[in-house]
Amino acid sequence: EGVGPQEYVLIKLRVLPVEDEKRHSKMAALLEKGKVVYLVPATLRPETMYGQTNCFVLPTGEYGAYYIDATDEVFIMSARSARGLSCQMFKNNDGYTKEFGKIECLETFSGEELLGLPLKAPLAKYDKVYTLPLLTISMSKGTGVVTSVPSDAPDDYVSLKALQDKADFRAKYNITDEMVLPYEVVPIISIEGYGDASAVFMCEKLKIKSFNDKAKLQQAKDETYLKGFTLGIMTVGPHSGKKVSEVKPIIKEEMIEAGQACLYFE
Ligand code: A2H
Repeated sequence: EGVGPQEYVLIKLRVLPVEDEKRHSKMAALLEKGKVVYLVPATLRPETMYGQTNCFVLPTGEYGAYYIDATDEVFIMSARSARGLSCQMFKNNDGYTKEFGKIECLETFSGEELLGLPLKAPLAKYDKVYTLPLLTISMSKGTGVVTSVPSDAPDDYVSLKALQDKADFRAKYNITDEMVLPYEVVPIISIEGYGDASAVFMCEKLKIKSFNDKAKLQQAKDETYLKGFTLGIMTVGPHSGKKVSEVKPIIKEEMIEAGQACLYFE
């Protein structure tokens, strides 16, 4: 942790019409009121959004649907992060909410109730991605929602792979085959010596099998994150061929301009 606040980019993953009315009755009711609802993961790597394959929540986590009156949208996030956002500025000194520090919670959800929701993730190759379980999420960091980029984030790769390889893990959380099996890693950044999916490369090199390989996983994370930023070259999108360090602020601004993302500090 450095000095001063950490800037995160919140990515707006739109909740699509629910596919299982019974399972997702609360969300269906919210959408029926005509609300535009987003899961809003916090990321430090907005330039990796081309590689999204799913979104993660903590099954036992507590989330809420918070009304953002600046944009007439609903954000699914932790209460803690909603409170933080309500004290922050959007654009031109406008707050996210009319009244500074006031939050309006329209509905509450456990993480489990959010699993299996279909989402539209900005910049992603896949038209539809699903909400899946990630057991290492900290509810006291970011929004408690994490977007998954298995090509460049070792945690994301290990989790998605476990769900793909283990039918019992999927069954435990009512995750169907269609929600995970069609989703292959999308290579988006090439790093000399690490190939074009550095998280996969490092997990295979260090023979990381699960979250129990804590030290190796940390090494994989430190290395891919540092190398990705310093040596990475984009291989997809309009900025293909340019350095990650150069395009990161540009992609961030483009996503904010397009209404696909916003800033969050904590
Ligand atoms: B990053 P820092 Cl491709 N619990 O986004 C656990 N992890 C969380 C979280 C939470 N509550 N909130 C955010 N995160 C993850 C992309 C990514 C990320 C890539 C590569 C590295 C990377 C796709 N997942 O992070 O503790 C999010 O994952 C490397 C650090 O604030 C977020 O960025 O430093 C990052 O951790 C924030 O971690």
